[in-house]
Amino acid sequence: KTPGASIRTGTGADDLRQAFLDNLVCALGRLPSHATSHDHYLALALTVRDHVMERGVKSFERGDTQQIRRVAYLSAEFLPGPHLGNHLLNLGLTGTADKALDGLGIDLDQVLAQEQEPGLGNGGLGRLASCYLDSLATVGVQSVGYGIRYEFGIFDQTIRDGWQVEVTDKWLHGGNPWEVYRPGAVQEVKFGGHTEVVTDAAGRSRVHWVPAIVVRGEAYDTPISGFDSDTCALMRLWKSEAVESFDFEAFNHGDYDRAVEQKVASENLSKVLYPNDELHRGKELRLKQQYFFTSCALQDMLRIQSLRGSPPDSFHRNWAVQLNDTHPAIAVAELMRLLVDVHALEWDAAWSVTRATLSYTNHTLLPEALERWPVDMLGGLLPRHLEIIYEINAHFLDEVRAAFPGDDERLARLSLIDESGLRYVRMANLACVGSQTVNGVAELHSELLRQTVLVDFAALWPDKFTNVTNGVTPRRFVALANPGLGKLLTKTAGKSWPGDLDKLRKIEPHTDDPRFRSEWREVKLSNKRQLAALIAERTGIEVAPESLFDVQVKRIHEYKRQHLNLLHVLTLYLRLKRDPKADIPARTFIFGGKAAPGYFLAKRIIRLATAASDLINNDRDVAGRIKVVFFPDFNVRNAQSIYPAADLSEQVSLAGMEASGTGNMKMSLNGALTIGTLDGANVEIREAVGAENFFLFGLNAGEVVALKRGGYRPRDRYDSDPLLREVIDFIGSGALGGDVDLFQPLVANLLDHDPYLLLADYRGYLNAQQRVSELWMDPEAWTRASILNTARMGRFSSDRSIRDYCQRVWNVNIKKQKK
Ligand code: 26W
Repeated sequence: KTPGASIRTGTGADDLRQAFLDNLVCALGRLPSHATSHDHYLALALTVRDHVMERGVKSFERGDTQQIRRVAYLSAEFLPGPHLGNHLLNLGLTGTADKALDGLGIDLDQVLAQEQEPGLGNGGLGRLASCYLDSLATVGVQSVGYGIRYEFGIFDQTIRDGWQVEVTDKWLHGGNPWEVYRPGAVQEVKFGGHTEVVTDAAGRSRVHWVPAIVVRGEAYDTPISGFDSDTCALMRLWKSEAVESFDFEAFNHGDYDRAVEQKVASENLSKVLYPNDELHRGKELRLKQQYFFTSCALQDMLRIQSLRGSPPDSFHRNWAVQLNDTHPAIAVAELMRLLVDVHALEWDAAWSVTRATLSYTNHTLLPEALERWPVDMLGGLLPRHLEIIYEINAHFLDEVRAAFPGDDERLARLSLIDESGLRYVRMANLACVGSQTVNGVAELHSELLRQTVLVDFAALWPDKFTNVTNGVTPRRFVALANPGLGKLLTKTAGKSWPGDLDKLRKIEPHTDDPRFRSEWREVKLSNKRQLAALIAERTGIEVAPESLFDVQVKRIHEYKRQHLNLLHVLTLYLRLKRDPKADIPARTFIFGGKAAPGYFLAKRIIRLATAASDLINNDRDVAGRIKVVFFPDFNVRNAQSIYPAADLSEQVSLAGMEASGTGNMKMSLNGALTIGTLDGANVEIREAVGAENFFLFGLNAGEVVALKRGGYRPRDRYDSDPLLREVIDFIGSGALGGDVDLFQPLVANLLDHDPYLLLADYRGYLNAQQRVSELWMDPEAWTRASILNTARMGRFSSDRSIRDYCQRVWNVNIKKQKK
């Protein structure tokens, strides 16, 4: 037994209470009589952290002997959500904590509400990274998630006069009890300057990089617990600091400004998360961020393996490194630099190690999201890396020439350097060349990757490509977010489902049991009541819990087509105005999501939703029939309140555009039925839950390509469809938002371009929505479909994804360490 462990990590309610009080007084210096709810939160967090840390320490010790190859998940973004409730759940301490605090007259829920979530990501990609750390810990794989400790994460969204207004996120202001600073893990990262060829002691020529600037990377560790597991994952985030607080030479010469400049510039590296989702802009600071955390991570891995007494040329035996999109793709050149320049490996040996270490996951096909850096920018910032990239490219293009003699166009397409105009380094190409395995995030997406963006790489190296369909953690998104459902599932399927989601199948035989169905409906209704209360609190809008909750929550983007959803909302509204007796079941349309601050049309889409909300909610003619809500500040915490209350999950992206989606999984798992296109993981969800339990509509990916190729004319659709004409005219009429010009840009975009084919899919969507309404009016049939959705979603646990990665990508054996 670890000395002292029993005092701080006892698992009875009395132990927990004592530890809590000790932390309140001894760690925080607060008298219980004067403590605020936030003090209670900090004290409980420190208490729970002790438990997590103890497991973490033991699991790292064990890992040294049991699992040689560790997983390093490199990601510019993580979105863990509030930690405290999740740890309590994972450790099986929720009830105990409740009891311990209750004895002091403190309400656990109020304490949990105090936590500020780390919004260190934009959306799907960052949340996926956090689901994966959760699952790595749960299935028992030793792993580190490396990223950036942004001081300011994704902005908080407020809605003022119907518009999105961004407010700075200050997640660190109340203090962060979860992280531990690691002075021993500091790294130095160089920028700029030039390279020289020097002769080393052994008489060999080596390249020496003389930088213009050196920045310090400081490691902050956050332990990530697993469910019912002795293994802990580690999220190690890097904060940038100046190497010297001041440039003393400048300071001594009285040049205060210049002295401070360098310090400020260094600290700016980890200052703020870029809020762009799927839009690459060649901002130098972003490249600096990417290199900064990637370099810190690789140096840290080399340090750790040398501590284990393992030489640099066996790096790949110690580490499987996953690149979460191209954001850390500079790792290809950085690992080569570290192995060749710093650790004196020969080029070919280093290249074998690099390629055996790295793998690359692509998360988007959108051309505007593909990262390319101007050669001059990259060369100015990372002169040695540009040389290395050129050398990799030279070797690589030789290989291509040998495989496809005389095919210069192919050569130009595959090259790491885009030379069609201004010269760019193509990060996806670099990632492909430097990786052992390349994967997409859903079957359709992986297929389209091979057929489009990476088609030439797939022709060259077909075996490099694989698929790993995304998954989500059922701990946070079912057990924690939806305790009512959790209880019912446990009662029916046994208690092991959160760690073994295929067990949900066991509820299927109960689908036709009237009592089970009514319990199922009761759970959903109670979740909807809670969400209704939250909606009233946040927006002032009263919604009826008995109405159909029709939910679309995700980043706002044209390709996700929130405005297609709004076309349906407004079509219904106009129909109800025309025909007040129309047999349409009561619906509440719920929207949520942030728009990138510079994304003009996305902000107009939000404005359209809020305008529809104002108009419809205040029109007595449709009172009790439809309501529209824009739920502000969609983040992990709010998501946990929204998913469990969804009846209908809107997954209406244009086919071929959404790589996977993960909100689609979260809602179906919580018993929502999906209305969606054959896009991303929708395809697999539909196969899993059964076509009859899924509302399909729209063009498929092949038809989209064909339609665009044939010369798509949106205005023809408008001219030939009176309903469509009516709703588009209505949007342009000034009836919404009280200003005729307000939605002109949206209307013009749809009529003249419609790049995401809303008008082509409009009719199919209306018809599918009609089927939704019909099924909703048959509550027994709806409940049946809802139960089957949950029962058949086991495949979409992120535990399954992680097992797939272990097998297909990392070559890591899972030895589940049961408690
Ligand atoms: C450089 C700008 C930028 C920033 C972020 C480009 C691209 C991104 C991400 C790759 C965007 C993203 O989050 N993609 C989403 O990844 C999820 C997890 O795999 C998928 O489920 C979503 O379909 C995909 O849009």
